[in-house]
Amino acid sequence: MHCFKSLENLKSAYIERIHQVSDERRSGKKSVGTFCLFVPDEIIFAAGADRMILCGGKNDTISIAEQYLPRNICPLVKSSFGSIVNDGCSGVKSCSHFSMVDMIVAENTCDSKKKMYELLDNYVPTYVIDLPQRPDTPEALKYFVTELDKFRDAMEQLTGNKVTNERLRQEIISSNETRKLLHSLYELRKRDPSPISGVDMLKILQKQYFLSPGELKEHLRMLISEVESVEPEGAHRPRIMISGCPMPGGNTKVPEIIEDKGGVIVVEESCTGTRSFWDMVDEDKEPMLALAERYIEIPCSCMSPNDRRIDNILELARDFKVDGVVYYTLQFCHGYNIEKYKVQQALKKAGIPMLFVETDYSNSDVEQIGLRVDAFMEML
Ligand code: BJ8
Repeated sequence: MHCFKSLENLKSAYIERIHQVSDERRSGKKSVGTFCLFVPDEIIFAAGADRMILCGGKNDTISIAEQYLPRNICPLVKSSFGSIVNDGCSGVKSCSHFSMVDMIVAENTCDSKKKMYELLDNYVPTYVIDLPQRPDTPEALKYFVTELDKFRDAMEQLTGNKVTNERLRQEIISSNETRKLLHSLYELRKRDPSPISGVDMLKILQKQYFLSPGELKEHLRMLISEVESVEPEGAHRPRIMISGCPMPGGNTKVPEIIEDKGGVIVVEESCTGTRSFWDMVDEDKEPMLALAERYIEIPCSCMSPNDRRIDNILELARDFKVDGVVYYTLQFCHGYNIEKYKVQQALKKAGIPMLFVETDYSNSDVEQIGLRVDAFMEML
C-alpha cells in the first residue's frame, strides 16, 4: 500500500497539539475532555473552549485500573480509567490529555461508562449529559433538547462566554465541512483496489477528536489530494467492513491482522468510522434542535431499538461493495455483543459472510485471530 506523507505529518501534529492546548490554557482558555460521540463538539467550541478525547486504546494502563475496578469490564473503560488514575509510579507513562482538561463532559451510555464517570468526578469535575435511550419516540427528542440546553449552560458557566445561536451556527457549518471532507475520503475508498489501507484510515480517525477542527481539516485536505493522485495497482483483495466497538488511539490490532492476511478494510461501521461523521447537522434549523436531532440518531448499541444500525450496515456493505464483514467487539461490551445476533441475521439474509471477533487490548490472541481471519479470507 502507498505511504502518504500527510499521515507521517500526523506524528508531529500530536506534539504540536499538546503545546497548543497548554498555551491556550495558560492564556485562560478552558479545555474539556470527552469520551463519546454523543457530546456535540459544536456546543463546546461555540462556548470558546477546546476539547480532547480521553478514550483509552492502550493495554498498559489496564492493570492500573484493575486495582480499582473489576477485571471483567470492557478494556476501553479500564484503559481510560487507568490512564487517568495513573500516577506514573508503576513505570507507565501518565496520560497528558487528562491533565490538560478543566472538566470532563460525559454521557449516560453503557453501564461501565456511567459507573466510571461517578468515580472520575473525584479527579476532575465531571458533567454528565443524560441520554434518552429510546431515540425514536418524540419524548426522547424533547428530553434531549433540554439536556443539551443544560449542557450549553454548563459550558457558559465554565468559560464565562455566552453561547449564541450565531456562534452555534458557525460551529455547525464548520463541523459539517469536516464531515464532508471525510465523506470525500470514503468516496475514494469505494475504488477497487482501495487506494488507502484501513489501518492508515483508522490512524486519522483516531485523531479526529484530538486535533483542533482547523488542523484536522488541513490534514484531511492534504490526504484527499494525495489519495486522489494514487494510481490503482495490484490485484483485487477481499474488501472488508469492520462493524462494532470503537478502536481508540493505541488500538489497531484487528485491522492490522486483517490487512496482514491479505484483506483491505474499505469501511468501518463504528465510532472510529462512519458513525462519527456520516450524518450532517441541518444548517437551516434552530441550532439546538438541529443538534439534538442529529446526535440522538447515532446508532450506538446503548439505544433500543437500534434497527437504524442494521440498515446502515446493509447500506454501507452495498455501497462499498464489501466481500465480508468482521464484527468486532470488546470483551464484556454487552450491547455490541448482543446486537451481533441481529446483524448476523441481516447479513446472512443479504448473502454477506461475517466473522465474529471478540477481543481485548492484549496481544495474547493475535495468532488465534490470525488463523480465523485466514480461514475467513479463503472463503471470500
Ligand atoms: S456512541 S459506541 S463512543 S458509547 S466498548 S465503553 S459501549 S462497554 S464506547 Fe461508545 Fe459513545 Fe456508543 Fe460510540 Fe461501553 Fe462497549 Fe466499552 Fe463502549
